[in-house]
Amino acid sequence: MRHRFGVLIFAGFTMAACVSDDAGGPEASPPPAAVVSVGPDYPVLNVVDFGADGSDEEDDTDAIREAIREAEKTGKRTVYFPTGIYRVAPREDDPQWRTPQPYVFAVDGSDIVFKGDGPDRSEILFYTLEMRDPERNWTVTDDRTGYFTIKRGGLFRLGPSGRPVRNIQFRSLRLNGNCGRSGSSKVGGDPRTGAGRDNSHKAISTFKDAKDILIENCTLDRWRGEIVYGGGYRVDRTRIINSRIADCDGSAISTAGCVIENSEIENCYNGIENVGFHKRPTTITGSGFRECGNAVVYIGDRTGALKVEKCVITDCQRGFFFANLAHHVYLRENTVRDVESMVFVIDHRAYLKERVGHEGFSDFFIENNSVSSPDRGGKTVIYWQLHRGVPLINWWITKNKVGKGRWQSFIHEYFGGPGHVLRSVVVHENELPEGMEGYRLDPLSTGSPPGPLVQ
Ligand SMILES: [Ca+2]
Repeated sequence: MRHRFGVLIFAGFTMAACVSDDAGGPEASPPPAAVVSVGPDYPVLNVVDFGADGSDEEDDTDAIREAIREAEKTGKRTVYFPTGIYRVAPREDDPQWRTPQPYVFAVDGSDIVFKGDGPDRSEILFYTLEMRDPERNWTVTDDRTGYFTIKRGGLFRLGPSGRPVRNIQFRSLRLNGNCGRSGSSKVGGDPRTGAGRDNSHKAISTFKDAKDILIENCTLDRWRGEIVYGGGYRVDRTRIINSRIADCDGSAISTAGCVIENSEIENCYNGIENVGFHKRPTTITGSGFRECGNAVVYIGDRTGALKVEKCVITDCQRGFFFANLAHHVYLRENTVRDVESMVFVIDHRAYLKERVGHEGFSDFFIENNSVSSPDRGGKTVIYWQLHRGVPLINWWITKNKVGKGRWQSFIHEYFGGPGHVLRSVVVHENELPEGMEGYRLDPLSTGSPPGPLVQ
C-alpha cells in the first residue's frame, strides 16, 4: 500500500501583533434555563398517596416502588414527587442485590414521567443498604473482573426485564447519589477506602431495549460511577436538556447517539463518553463542561457523527478526545479555556478494530472556536498521535482564535512509523498569538516528516 503525503496547507495564519490573555471572541456562556416545557398530560400518581413522606428522615423506597408498579400497569402516568427529600435505598433481599449492579428502582413500562417541583425542591436522596450513608458504607463483592470490586447500588434501572421500554422522562427533579467525586478514578472502586469508580453507583442506567429517555430541568449529582449510563454502544436515544450533571468518578454521561442542550456538566472524570456506531449523530449545543479530564470523548465509525456547537469548556485537561476512529466531526463556535489541548487524537491501534473495521479520522470541521490556556498547562491546540498507516483525511481547521498561553504549537504531531497518511488537511485563517509555532513534528516521531507545508 502506498501512502501519499497530502498537501498540508498552513496558509493565512494571522500572527496577531497584540493579544490579550484571553482568546476573546463571543462569550458563549450557556443561556439561563428559560424554557420550561410542560410535559405530557398524564394522570398523576403522587408518591405521598402511596405513603412517601418528603419531610421526614424515613425510608420512602417501598412507597415509590408501589407508585412505579402502578404506573407500569397502564403506562402514560406521571409519578409525582411534591417538594421534599425522598430517602431511598436498595434492599439486601432484592434478588438483584446479588448482581454486580443492583438498583433501587426498576422501570419496566413505557410512557412514564418522574416529575418534581424543581431540582432545588424535589429530591430523591440515595442511601446504601439499611439506609446507611454511602460515603462511609459500601459492600465488597467477590467480583474477579475488577470492574465491580465494591458496590453501593444505583437508583433507576430502565428496562431490566429486557422488554422494550420507551419514553421515560425525568423532569424537575434532583437525583442525589449522596456520595460525590472522590478524585480517584480506580475502576471498580477501592475496597478499603470506598474511593474510586464504583460502577454500581449510577443515577440512571438503561438496559437492553430501553430507549427515548428525557432528562429535563434536573440535577443529577454526587455519584461515583457514570451518572447517566447507556451501556456503551447501545443507542438509547437520551436527551438531556436544561440540566446539571455533576460530581462523579466516572464519565458523567456514557451513552451513544444522544442530544445534550443547555446543560452543565462538571467535576467528573470525563464529561461525556460517546460511541457513535449506529447511524445516529450525537449533538451537544449550548452546554458547559467544567473540571473534567476530557470534556467530550468520542469514538465513532462512518455511520456516526458528532456535532458540538456553542459550548463552553473550562478547566478540563482536554476539550475533545478522539480515540481510535472518528468520522464526521463538527466542532464550531465553542469557547475553550484552561485546557492542555483543545483536540486530542490518538490511535489505540487494536482497540475495537475487530468490531468496526473502519479506522482513521476523517471529515473534521474545526471552525470558529476560541481557545485559551493558562500559563501552567497549555501544550498544543490540536494534537495528533498516529501510528503507521492510520489515515487522517479531510480536515478543515479554520478561523479558530488562540489566546496567549504557554503553548508549544498550534498543531503538534507524533507518528510512530513511516506510513504517514495526511490528506486534504486544510489549516487557514486561524488567529494565533505572536510567536506561536503553527506546526510541530514531535522529535520522537519515528517516521519521515509529512509533505510540503505551505505557510
Ligand atoms: Ca421519608
